[in-house]
Amino acid sequence: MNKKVIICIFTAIFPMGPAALQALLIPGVTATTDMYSAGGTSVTNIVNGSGLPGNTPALTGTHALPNAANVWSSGYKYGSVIFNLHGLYHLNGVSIWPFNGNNTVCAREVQWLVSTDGTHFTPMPEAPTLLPQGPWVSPVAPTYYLLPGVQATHVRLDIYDNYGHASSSGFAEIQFDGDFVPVLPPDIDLAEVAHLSAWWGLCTCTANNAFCGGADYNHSGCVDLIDLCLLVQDWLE
Ligand SMILES: [Ca+2]
Ligand SMILES: [Ca+2]
Repeated sequence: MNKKVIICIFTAIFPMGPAALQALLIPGVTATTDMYSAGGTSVTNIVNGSGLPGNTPALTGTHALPNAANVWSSGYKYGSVIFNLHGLYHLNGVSIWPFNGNNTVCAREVQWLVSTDGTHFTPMPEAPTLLPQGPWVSPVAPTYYLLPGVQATHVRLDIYDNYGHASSSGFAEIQFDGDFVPVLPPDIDLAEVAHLSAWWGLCTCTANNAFCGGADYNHSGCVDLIDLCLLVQDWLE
């Protein structure tokens, strides 16, 4: 099958191309901080979905009443949180659930930075610099902010001020919305097409099976028409 035939088939059955991809929750984000933790909380509690419906990461939903196992209050007022996305993503948005215990702890003035190596960070334009105060000991809904679509493997949040607490800043949850930047092999040939065919139609692709042996190029969980599209596009470039 030559390229023209593939393009013809592709155009017929999938006219929208990858531009039609929906933005998605970035799964499996982890967080570290230089601000320590207070009250038995952990910075992990703001990325693991704790307190959200089903205790599962999501971009929407109400965060439950705070406890030491589902929120983070830092040991220092100022500092940074580094989010590791575990892959390269186009960042489209972020959902933020403010700290919902003592609401003087809520982070207020911040700066967002991005990195593609986890070491060198540059400021992210158009990201929110003033965050809302949460409620006093009550469930809390998220505020969603659009981000400018920059590429990043890591995001750093520098916290400059809170809503009045002398020694602690925090959040209930932060989740990112982004599109995984597809990873294709350096040389596309018919063997790669055969490789894609071998995994075709499977929807069991996870990090545990290297995303179906690498055939799930966009890490969507399935080997499908979008992966074929990405393969053809890369082949033609
Ligand atoms: Ca949480
Ligand atoms: Ca896929």
